[in-house]
Amino acid sequence: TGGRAWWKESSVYQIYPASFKDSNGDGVGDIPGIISKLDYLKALGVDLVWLSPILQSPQVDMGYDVSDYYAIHPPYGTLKDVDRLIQELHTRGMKYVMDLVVNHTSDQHEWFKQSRSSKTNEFRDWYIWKKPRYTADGVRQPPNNWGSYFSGSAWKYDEQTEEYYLHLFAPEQPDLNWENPKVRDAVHKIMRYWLDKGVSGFRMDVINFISKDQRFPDVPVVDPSKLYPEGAKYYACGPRLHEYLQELGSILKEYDAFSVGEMPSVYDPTEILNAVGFERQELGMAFQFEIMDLDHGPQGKFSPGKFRLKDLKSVVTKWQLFMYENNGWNALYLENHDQGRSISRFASEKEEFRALSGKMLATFLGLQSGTPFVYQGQEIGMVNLPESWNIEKFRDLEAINFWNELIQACPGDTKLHNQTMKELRLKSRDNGRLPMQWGSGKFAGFSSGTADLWIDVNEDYDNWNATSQMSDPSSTFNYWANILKLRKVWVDVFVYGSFKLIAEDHEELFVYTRTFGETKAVVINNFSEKSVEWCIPVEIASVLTGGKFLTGNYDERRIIGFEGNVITVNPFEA
Ligand code: TEU
Repeated sequence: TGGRAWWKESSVYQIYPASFKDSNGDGVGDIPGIISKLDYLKALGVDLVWLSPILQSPQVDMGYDVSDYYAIHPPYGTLKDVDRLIQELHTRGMKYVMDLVVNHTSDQHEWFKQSRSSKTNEFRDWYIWKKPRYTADGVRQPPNNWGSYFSGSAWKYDEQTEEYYLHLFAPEQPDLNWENPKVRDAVHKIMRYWLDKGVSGFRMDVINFISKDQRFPDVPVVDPSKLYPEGAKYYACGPRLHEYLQELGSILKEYDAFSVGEMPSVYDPTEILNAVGFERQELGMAFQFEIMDLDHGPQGKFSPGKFRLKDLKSVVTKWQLFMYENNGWNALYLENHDQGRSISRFASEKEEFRALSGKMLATFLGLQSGTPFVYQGQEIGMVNLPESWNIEKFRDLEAINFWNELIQACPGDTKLHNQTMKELRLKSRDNGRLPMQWGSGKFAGFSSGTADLWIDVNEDYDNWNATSQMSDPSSTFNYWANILKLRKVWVDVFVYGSFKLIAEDHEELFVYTRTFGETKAVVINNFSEKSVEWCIPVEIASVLTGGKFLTGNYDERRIIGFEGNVITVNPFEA
């Protein structure tokens, strides 16, 4: 693999600030609340802490719509709070990774207010403005047929200057025009400002979308049911992406900064490698979505798709081998603020299997080649929102817009409504945004106030909370802590070692080895409860140092099982 690096030997914990800890009782999480929980993160053993956006924002998309890159969203706290957070992290040997959202801004950002004010304004070409098209009988149309990720067209008509502007996400999130060097300089200035304040690196939001095919062509509509098809082939990893990333990379290099690029809609590892190759000097690693998209159906994320173990094996193996052989690096994740909870989605949240599932997924993910990311609550086995919730309890515009559009398009199709609500409950983004469950008190200890929370707590916090798990040596929390410890104890094998899939055709075992001199086998055996459609099995989740299989020594063809049950991984007993 490429050279050794501190960020390869690290693990990252992602915090969703609105839902982590509310210190002032207003029902919304905040930075002082985060600071009060740093010892908890230290106990888990994570090295970096990535906060979803905390900058000033009207919160149309929970802060992924920034209106001022140099100010903090007031309900989260002040610049002083951020300074204190950085300092408190550093005293614990930890670092802060900032979420950098620069493919688009909020429509309330001063730049956009100027840009939309007139065609001759100096900020006009900081965004992407295009003239309307017209049908034969004179009906005004958007410049092309691209769809927004949050439903509807990716273009919004602006009466004042009689042009459309591009927004791949909400209309309140106009895309910046990266062709304009002034935009790029402004982003470079933002990066330097925060790096100089002690931020140790960035998670870069949809960073592979910043270079668009300047022809802005229509998507040749293959699926007539899609009024606005996804135009990703014309903006994901566009023509000048690597030129722009080289500029960002040279700043990151100057500060030896951490970087992870979020890169949706790209499945060709070569494309991602061009951004994360060690000698490329662009980004350190990237979030690819191929695993996340495995259970998407033909109509996309909220249509039913069957997640199969053999598909998972081939996707994981592809990325593990490809990055290792090409000096790239993987960002390992199964959850974040945009995805359903992994125990519910990939294993089983049934009481008797919930902790086992959490441990199994920790073993599966945490010992692969790459930098592991733990999303808040994943370490204590939090699961999806309750079955009882209907759309009124949802907060995320992606789900709400999708639901409203469906109801409008197929008002009477109850079967489709029920199926869609099932998929929303399984995969929508609110699943990961319910308040962190700290204890069994009111609001699960998330908030000490009386104000209503911005989103309700789940109903299982009496039995599933951080306090009870920290004191239980066999808890999911302590299992995750052990897995992260294993990477520290056996750095060569689990960080820099090669990956090999074993027993590829086995229908119930996911077994891989990591080798660096010595070999360690990671064995995840099958679920005894067959009702779970697919899963990485959970009965045995363990790390074996050259373990002996049930009959005879294992080789690539004769694995048939494993002795013992879940072996709690403790690096100091192995
Ligand atoms: O997400 C990018 C993105 O593509 C997601 O919308 C993802 O495709 C979708 O949610 C999965 O179905 C980033 C942020 O992580 C997300 O929270 C923001 O809403 C989005 O960009 C716009 O900033």
